[in-house]
Amino acid sequence: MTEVVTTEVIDGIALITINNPPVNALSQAVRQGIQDAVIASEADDAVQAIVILGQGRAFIAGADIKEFGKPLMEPNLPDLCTRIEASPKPLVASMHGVSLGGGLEIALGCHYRVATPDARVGLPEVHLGLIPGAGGTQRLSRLVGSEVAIEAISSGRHIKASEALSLGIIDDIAQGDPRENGLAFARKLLSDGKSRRAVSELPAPKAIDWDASYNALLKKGRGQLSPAYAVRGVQAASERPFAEGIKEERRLFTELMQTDQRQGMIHTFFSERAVSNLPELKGVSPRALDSIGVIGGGTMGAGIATAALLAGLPVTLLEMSPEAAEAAKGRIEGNLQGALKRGKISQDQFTTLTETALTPATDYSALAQVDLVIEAVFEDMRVKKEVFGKLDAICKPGAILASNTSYLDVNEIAAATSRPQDVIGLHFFSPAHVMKLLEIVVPDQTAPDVVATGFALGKALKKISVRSGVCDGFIGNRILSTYRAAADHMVLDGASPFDIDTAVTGFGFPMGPFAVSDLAGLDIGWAVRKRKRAEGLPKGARDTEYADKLCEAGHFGQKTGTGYYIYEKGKRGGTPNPAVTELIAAERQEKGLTPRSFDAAEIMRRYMAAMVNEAAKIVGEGIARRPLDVDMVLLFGYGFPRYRGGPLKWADLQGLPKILQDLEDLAQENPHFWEPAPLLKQLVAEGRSFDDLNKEA
Ligand code: 3H9
Repeated sequence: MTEVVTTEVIDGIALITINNPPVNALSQAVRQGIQDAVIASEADDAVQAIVILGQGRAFIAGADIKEFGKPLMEPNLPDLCTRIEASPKPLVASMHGVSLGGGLEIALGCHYRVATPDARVGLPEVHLGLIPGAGGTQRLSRLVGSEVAIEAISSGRHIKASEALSLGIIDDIAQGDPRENGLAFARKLLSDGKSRRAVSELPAPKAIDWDASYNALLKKGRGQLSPAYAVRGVQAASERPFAEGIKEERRLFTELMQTDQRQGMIHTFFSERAVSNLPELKGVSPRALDSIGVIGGGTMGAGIATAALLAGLPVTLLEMSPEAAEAAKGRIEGNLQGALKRGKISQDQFTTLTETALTPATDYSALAQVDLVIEAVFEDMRVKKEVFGKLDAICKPGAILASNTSYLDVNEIAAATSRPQDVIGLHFFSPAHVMKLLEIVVPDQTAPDVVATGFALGKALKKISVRSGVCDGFIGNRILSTYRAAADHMVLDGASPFDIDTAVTGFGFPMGPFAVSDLAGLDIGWAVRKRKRAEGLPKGARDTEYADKLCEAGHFGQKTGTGYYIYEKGKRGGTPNPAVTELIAAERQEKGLTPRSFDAAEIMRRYMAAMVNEAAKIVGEGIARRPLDVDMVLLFGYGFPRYRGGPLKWADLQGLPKILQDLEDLAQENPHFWEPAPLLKQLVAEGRSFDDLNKEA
């Protein structure tokens, strides 16, 4: 076994190298190795200075997240940083790649820091539901001041070497490899006669209005605790002697470590990496993907084309007429203008993308040679089948034919071609060049390398790609329609849409379901309701008509200025529309329903029970392969709060027996709607959790 920490001595300089691939996380063995190496170097009379560096792609990416939640193992990281800093010999961190979390904290414990120009540093613990716990709040704030430290820690952002230098986080930037940089820096220290220097001995950072900063961050994080706790850590640095500040930081860190938020965020961290790692795709190579075609240049098609162009894929965009193709090009240019303004692309790139990489077309023959075609035409089975028939006739053998449908049966679409093995669903979320989620919908006959290509496309477009089986609405929209139905039932029974939106945002969603409908356009829900009524409502469904009445009167939400809310030009958000309250009251009266009150807790109990139950059905039916797939869909497509980890992680944290009990109680009212998912019953009977299923997959 290779040693995770090695030491060599060159010209009186001890080089301590960490070698723990892939990112040199600070596992117990690494911590022990660094401590032993520092102690041995101190004891070695031949050593005059010490350099710590990382092998491979990073200095150190932080504490080993896999150890969290397990019993603590000595040496702990805060003590190691203190021990490093106490060294009588000058100690240099030679950084490259990322130095994050505990990695930066080790560097801040060193007496000097040098980094390569492309290095990035940061304290991203808030994204794991934590704050830095090895002196980061105490040392960084002594270097950069309270305000900058709070901004850096509460955002968890990666800071480029140039900015780190100007902020005083590092002492120098050096071209070259970290080994040579470290040696050169240490040699210079020795020749200049410089000795040890401790950040902890710098003056404490100045006081600011701590409570104002804490409250603002709590509000901004929609209830997420860790960014706000960062303020308390820096406050301790300002108000207490260093050793006491470290103790307070440790107390805050330990408190956060015990929260559900920490568990939710760490689940998210690993799930967003595991989600595209499907066991069924191991060893399957994707097909070549050098060009794509998009059919339909409306908001969705233009968004997909924009995302592809930004990922460096040439796009042929097919529209019905030259005028429509021109309009589509305009939409794409508009999207790319946004990227230009944000500095994501240069003016030259903008010109290349719009004039060379994008080819508007009006004839299907333009798609003959592309590797993958995505259609984003009208949601109508007849239209889709016609499009796929044409693609089947024109596209080269092996080309992938994808539909962006959001609910239609992709098996039926595939059957309209002579090559169902090449057909797949790629369900983007609008605006497609912004939203992170991509549902990869896999019909029965799709070849594995087509699925692998879908995931390769998702990766190229920087999306979170989730595999879904075929069903009405796939993973996300099927769950949405269930929790939305639960909300509609509550409205009939006495809750107002505005109370529901308030409860849902209080839970941490950026918007409630009614405000979301206003944003998406009320006509969308109207069309779905009409379709479902035509198909015949399922048992237990309770139809609502008040929203139809809004639509009949021409109120489609934000785009018409009125929906559940009234939107005034130039103002953010809307105010509740009193007409909605009247329509609901009329419908209740017509249906003979006596309204009762719902508090926020009761609203969320029902909303979440509906969401979790439908999600459990989806996993049980194999539509989602793993619970974590559902969690990622809700997180990246539906605004589920990241710090809660997704509906099934949330359910695990509540305890599945409690959720099942809730459903059984609610089923007394409406046995069909609230019928518990068989998988949920099974897990409760076996004393297992959804996360157990993630681990087994
Ligand atoms: C901390 O430091 C607390 C302290 O303040 C106090 C303690 C007392 N541990 O993302 P990638 C794995 S909290 C374990 O795909 P990239 C990752 O799971 C920590 N494993 O690559 C993946 O494994 P796999 C603060 C880790 O190039 C593989 O490495 N630090 C860790 O896109 C490659 O990762 C952070 O929060 C870790 N710390 O991005 C940094 N980090 O191949 C978190 C990564 O099996 N990490 N792995 O799927 C990151 O932000 C990114 O992973 C990084 C690389 C930028 C490093």
